[in-house]
Amino acid sequence: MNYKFATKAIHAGQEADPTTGAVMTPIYQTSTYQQKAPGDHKGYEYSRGTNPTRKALEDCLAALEKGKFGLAFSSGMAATDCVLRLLKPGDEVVTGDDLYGGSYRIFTKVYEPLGIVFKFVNTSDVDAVTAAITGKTKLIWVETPTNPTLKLADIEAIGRIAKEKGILYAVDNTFASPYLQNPLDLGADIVMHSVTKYLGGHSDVVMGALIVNDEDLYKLLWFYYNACGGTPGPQDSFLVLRGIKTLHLRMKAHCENGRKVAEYLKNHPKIEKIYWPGFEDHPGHEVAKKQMKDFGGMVSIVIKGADLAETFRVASGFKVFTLAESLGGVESLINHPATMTHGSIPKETREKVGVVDNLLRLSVGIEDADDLIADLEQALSR
Ligand code: P1T
Repeated sequence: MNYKFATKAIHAGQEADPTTGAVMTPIYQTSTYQQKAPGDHKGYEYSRGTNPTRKALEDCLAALEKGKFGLAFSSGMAATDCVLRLLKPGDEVVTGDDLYGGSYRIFTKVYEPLGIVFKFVNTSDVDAVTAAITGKTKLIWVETPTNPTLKLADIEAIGRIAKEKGILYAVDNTFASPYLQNPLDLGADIVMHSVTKYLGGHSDVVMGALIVNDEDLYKLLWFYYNACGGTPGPQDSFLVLRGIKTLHLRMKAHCENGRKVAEYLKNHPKIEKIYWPGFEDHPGHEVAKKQMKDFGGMVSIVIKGADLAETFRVASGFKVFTLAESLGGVESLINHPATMTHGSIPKETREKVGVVDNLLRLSVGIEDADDLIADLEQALSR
């Protein structure tokens, strides 16, 4: 489908139901499908492997990421797990030193004990990525912008190295969403999403996705997807299809509010440091301008001179922002990475990359920006 983003968000993978003409993709709430004779069926056998509602979503996700094949999972972590299943003991992975805590946890607590070696480097530095590659490197896993310090990796530059060395290259595109950035176009082999976030957009579904172009890679991933079974149900697939219809509108609003909030906070006397890639002095600003359509709705701040107790007081004092894990929904959330989303990372490891006890992460929603700023003002003045 050669349509532009907004048209794909509303129509890709979705046609009026052939039996009834229903405009919205029906929720095919079925675990199984009738076969006339063994093997004689309409393309659907059992819903762990295929379900029409999920298929519509997978086709829509693939279209948005400009890929050929989409796979939806029961969570972002199930999607990540599926990629890691391609590895064998002794294989090495080069990945970022700032990652979602759950990604760090599955790497170090689930796959490292199985003999996979992970090298955590600053993926903003292409030379550091190159230096970490050995003959055993089988996967480069990049998150950009990173969670929670919003570091940028040059997707295309790393893609060139991956291609040259024949290494599988996956990009976690959760923070940008397919509206802001399309890694497959920049040389990635796999795009991963926590669909729970901007794609779902309404904080009512946990889901993940992988999108690829290569058919053999798709078939291999599909094997593990079906064999291991971390696939989502039709109700959740329907909710995400519905959420995606407004992705372009929501992302524009997230970016606009993100900018207003970041600009308000930049010179605030209580803020020691602010991370938002839209600032010209952000080290990844030029890369962000090159590969992203806009700068997103995520902003992280360090509260000046605050200890843990004082940071907790600020985090607990909001009226419009909700203190909660997750991000990317229409409502604004505030999160304390050190004890919430990144609690599984040892203190010394996280502090090296700036995930300090007085860091707070804002997922700027699409409420009125004036109300968000007033809420920040009152919470910071406590
Ligand atoms: O939560 P789940 O859908 O399983 O996705 C995991 C995941 C993967 N990658 C990134 C960049 C993520 O941010 C996440 C989930 N993150 C949060 C829950 C959070 O609040 O940061």
